[in-house]
Amino acid sequence: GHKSFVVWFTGLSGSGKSTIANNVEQKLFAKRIHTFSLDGDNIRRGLNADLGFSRKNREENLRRIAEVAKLSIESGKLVIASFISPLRKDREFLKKIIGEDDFVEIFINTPLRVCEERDVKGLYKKARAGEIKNFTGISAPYENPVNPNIEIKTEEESIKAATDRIIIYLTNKLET
Ligand code: GGZ
Repeated sequence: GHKSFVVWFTGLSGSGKSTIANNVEQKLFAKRIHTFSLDGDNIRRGLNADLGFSRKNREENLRRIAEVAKLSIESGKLVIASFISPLRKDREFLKKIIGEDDFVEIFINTPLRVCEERDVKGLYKKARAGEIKNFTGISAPYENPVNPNIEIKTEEESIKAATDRIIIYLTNKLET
């Protein structure tokens, strides 16, 4: 079957990308599917420690991640990537590098208002105060995906329901 591809989560900071991605990974592990997860924690601290959040740096951040993702699918992994990936043109570019058939785009659609109310890491407060520049949603753009493979509205759907829906989609793709 179609065993290795990239599942790409896009959405604002605090939208719930990592939480849902982690839940999806656990379920895949239980199904004995070999995954490899990429996120800000393991990428921006290491490989991309030289990059910040300007438009150009985000583009380079995502380009390198796409290349790593591509190598990982060649090694047979199902790659799970969670990055804001704010611009449509950057996501199109990712799709080109990875290959359209190997790219599943999941839009974690949590409104800015909700992300800002939660403000789990206090980053929105800092961004509003001008202490963080180019903050996505506040002082840098986020463009909603037009045609994501899956869209999760976290205000309307539980984490469990969202995870289950994603697993059904991925299982289907693995079987075809
Ligand atoms: C957005 C920022 C910024 C700025 C630091 N804008 O909620 P987090 O903390 O853990 O996730 C965010 C993460 C975003 O990095 P990505 O590599 O996903 O971004 S992109 O795809 O746009 O390249 C946030 C933190 O880094 N962070 N400064 N200015 N998020």
